[in-house]
Amino acid sequence: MAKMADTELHVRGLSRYVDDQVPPKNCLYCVILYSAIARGRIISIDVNEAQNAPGIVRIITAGDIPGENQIGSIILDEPLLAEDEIHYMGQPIAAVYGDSESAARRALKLIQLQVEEQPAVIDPRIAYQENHLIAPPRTFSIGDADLTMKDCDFVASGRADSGAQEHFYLEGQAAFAFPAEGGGLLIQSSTQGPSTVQKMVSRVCGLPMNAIEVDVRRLGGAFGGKEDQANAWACFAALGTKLTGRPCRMVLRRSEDMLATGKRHPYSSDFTIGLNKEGKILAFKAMYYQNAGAAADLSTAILERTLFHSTGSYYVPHVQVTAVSCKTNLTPNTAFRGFGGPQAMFVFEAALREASRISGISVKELQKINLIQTGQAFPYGMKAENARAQACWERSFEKYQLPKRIKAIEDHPAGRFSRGYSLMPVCFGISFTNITLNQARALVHIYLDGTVGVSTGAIEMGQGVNQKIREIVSNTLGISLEMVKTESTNTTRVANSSPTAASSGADLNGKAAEMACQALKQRILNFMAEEQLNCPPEDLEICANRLYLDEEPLDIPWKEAVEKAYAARVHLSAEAHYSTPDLHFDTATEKGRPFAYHSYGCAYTELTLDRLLGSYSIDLVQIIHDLGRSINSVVDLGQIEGGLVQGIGWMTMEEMLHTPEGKPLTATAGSYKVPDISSVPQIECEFLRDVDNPQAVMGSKAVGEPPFMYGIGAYFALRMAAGIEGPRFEAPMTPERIFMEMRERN
Ligand code: LUZ
Ligand code: MOS
Repeated sequence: MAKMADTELHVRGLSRYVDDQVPPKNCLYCVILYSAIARGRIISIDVNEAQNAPGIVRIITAGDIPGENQIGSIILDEPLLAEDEIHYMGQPIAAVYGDSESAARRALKLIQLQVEEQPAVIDPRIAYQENHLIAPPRTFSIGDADLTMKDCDFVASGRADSGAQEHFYLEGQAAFAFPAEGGGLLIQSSTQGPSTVQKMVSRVCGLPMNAIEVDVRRLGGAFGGKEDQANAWACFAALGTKLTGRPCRMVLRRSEDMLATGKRHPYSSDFTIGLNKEGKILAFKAMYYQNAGAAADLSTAILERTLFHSTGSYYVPHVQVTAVSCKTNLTPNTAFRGFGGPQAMFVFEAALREASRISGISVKELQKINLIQTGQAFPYGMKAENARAQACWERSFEKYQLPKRIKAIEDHPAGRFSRGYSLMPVCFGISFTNITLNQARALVHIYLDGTVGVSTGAIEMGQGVNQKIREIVSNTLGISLEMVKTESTNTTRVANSSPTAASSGADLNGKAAEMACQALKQRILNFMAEEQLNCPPEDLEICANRLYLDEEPLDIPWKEAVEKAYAARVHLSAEAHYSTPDLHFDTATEKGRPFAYHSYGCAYTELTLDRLLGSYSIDLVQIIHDLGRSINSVVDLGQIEGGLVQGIGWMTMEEMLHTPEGKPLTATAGSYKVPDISSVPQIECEFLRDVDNPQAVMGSKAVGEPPFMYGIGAYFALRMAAGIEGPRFEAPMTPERIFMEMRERN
């Protein structure tokens, strides 16, 4: 296996992150005054005493912002600094710039703030009743769900609630700003979207976009938490530099990060599902109340993806689903791996359990007979192309000998320890649902020693996108991996990039890199064929750093071809632009083809529950996953394992609690439980064999988000082991909840 781009640097502690920047001597340190109430009004704010404290350079409130006090991206509803109203606990009110972080922190306490507290709303259903909405509700509908429901042999209804989730990226939010010549700014930011940071800094500082350069080397994790939520911190650093001319560091403490940044959206949903007596699902209806928090952020896009994934991996001919983004007094919730998809799939799997209870048909039978097949339509009109839901399902049964294993669990004797299993099929649409974002660019330079530097809009956040891009470049040019370097992601080299999100970083940027390399290779081969070898260019190839003529190696190494081409003034750099073809969507009819393709898979989960204590261990998860042709199986396996464990965390242990006043009770690393190494089950994974994907680079499939949803299986396996039944589904299934629910129902 070829050496990975970052592994050695990580292991030796040599990878550089934003906060590895050694602060220059005249560096400013920014800290923020966060609101201590969730909802209210600012009566007065007096920074005089704080401003005069030792080591304080500047303190700003909303009125001091030179450009617009606005960081909303889809909807302009989010001030960078609070004006009169406070909408959530942790909302930034003032920014303090000091000669040291400790001086700035001391001054925070000297700011005199008078506020009037108002009752907070944290329940999305209450926000909905009070008409606190981010945007009007949206409905996807196909067939006639109401009419069909009347003819169903079985109809089951219920309610399913899923909770928030903290991203818990190992590297917290961080940004550094440096003054550039002529009043411009250089920003280093831990962001998934450098072009979004550039745009927001431009807006807040009142500078043109070409005065702002954003550079990103890598992130220590993001998971969606730095798609929109990195903007504010980059703006604070930029403002410090803009207002004082000094470099500025803005790095959040873990507790500040957990307090002030948005999470996965909690959802509360009602469902009704109708089946015929054979167990075919005929109709599905749902209402999703999304808890958006205090501002839109990406909520409306996330809501849309909830609707797209309302029927999970299944075919349902009659669907009517409505979703509404409800404004509450929590932090503005944001993108998180799956982007509203997991919340929808949880509801549909819950509906299947209730349908099974009402009909007496087993869940696995219901799943099996309703998995979507090629040619069947999703509720948004797109027909499944090359559907592999059944292929993954069937391969799971065969490869992991499930009939035998399931029987052993079903026959497990009753006692203190009980066992549970579940099957969790996943089908996830790949493409940004905002069609504009499905574009990427690459800039590739060949240097005179034959080595290559590649710039794209992709952000390396630990997911291995740089490694995939290196492999694509190495493969396309026919040169070894060691000769290919991925550069930092920089807005002056690759402009107007989409955030690295929607699982599409390698698909989009990799394709652009491939196109640029194809152009370069063609240029070099044309030159060699026409000017040096007098042969048709199509007879030439490059392979293993050498030229081949009619499949025979020539005595011309790659490096020599590059030198000759340069000497003859051939252009050795190329830029390429890729936009995903054939995407369309009409929001008037809510129909179209929003996705380039779907990613499929199936996870089988087994666990053991201690019925006395409510504690459990997830013993084993076995996965069949459709990756098309994997570009790098180690990277892909890492994404599958990591996604699964993160999904299990969301469903079983990560619980975010608030007081009725909207004060978070779990905003510290000590009170919020994320999976650790001891909660990782034994994981087995097979990539579905002999499959291709013409819709993405080198026949591959995106891998970032789909495996997250395998974790939903753990919830239902726990419910089975605990013998919990009925129409009410609440996640996460913590040991405490299992214990309480078992007692309530027995
Ligand atoms: N981000 C985004 C995403 O802006 N649009 C999307 O459709 C999306 N999907 C998944 C994850 N992030
Ligand atoms: Mo996203 S949830 O940043 O792919």
